[in-house]
Amino acid sequence: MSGTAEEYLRAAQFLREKDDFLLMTHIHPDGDALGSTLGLAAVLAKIGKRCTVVHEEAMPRRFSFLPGIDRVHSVAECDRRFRTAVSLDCADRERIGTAVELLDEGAELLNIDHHATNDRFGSLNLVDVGASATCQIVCELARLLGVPLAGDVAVCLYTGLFTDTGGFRYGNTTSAVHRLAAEMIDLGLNPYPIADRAVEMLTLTQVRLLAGALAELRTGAGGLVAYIPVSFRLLQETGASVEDTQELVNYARNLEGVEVGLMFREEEPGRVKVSLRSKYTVDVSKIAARFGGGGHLRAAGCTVEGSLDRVVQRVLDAVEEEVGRG
Ligand SMILES: [Mn+2]
Repeated sequence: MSGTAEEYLRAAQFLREKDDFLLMTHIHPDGDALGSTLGLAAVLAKIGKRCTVVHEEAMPRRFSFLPGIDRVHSVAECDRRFRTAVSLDCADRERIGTAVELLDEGAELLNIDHHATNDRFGSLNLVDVGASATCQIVCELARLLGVPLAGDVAVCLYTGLFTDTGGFRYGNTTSAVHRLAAEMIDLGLNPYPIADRAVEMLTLTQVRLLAGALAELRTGAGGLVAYIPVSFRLLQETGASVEDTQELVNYARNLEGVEVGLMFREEEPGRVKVSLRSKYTVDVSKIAARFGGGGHLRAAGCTVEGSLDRVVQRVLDAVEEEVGRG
């Protein structure tokens, strides 16, 4: 039996034997983060287990359709500590944010994730880097726990499969992902409203931000690199949130002839969040790691201190070095 297969069995056993779980995911949660967390919450409810989902930020509006999202507690309103916990889609403990402070001393923490850069920070780890999404891992756990991929469970888990594969388009779109999606549709899932809410729908703020951001798009390395700097001023002028900027990087990546697309978001003067995406050859998780970040082969991120111009230059230099090698 492979190491990962054993990790699945141990994780399922942990969920079956324990009770009263704290569920946590990463800050600035995306569809896979929330889908896997609320999906596991729905699975646990099916087998009669109690759990509490806690997160330090307000929930993104885009995912308000997810069953159970209205029962996510803020860290501040949670006045107790937990002995058993699960983190989902977090590559390291840092990514969990302040929710991790709700763990009792000596608490058991199951770390469920699919990032290659996961540092196995849990007391129990289920890290499957072959999974397209953390939701795919939770699908397997549901199977081991005898819970069908139907109803609320399916809505949550389909959302993460869909968003982490870019709507079944990216290189991580495996036959296993399509089989799971097919199984959910056979069991009654309606896929279109999920695609519409999770990906297609845009707010007016997002369209205004897009117009401003695209005006700043530049290319480098003879057209192999494209990047979009998003200034703190543009964010203030448009009233856009972090959530609103999440899709921008794809406009840089999708440009014809581009291998690496970058988005630089000035979170506040002096601090810049960098999103990196590649198409075929460049390992962007390696570049992100050089700046203290991480992620996947084709999608990664890091936060760099410095002015927007300076950070753009530093990261571009690193990317061009890597592109030149490929
Ligand atoms: Mn993920």
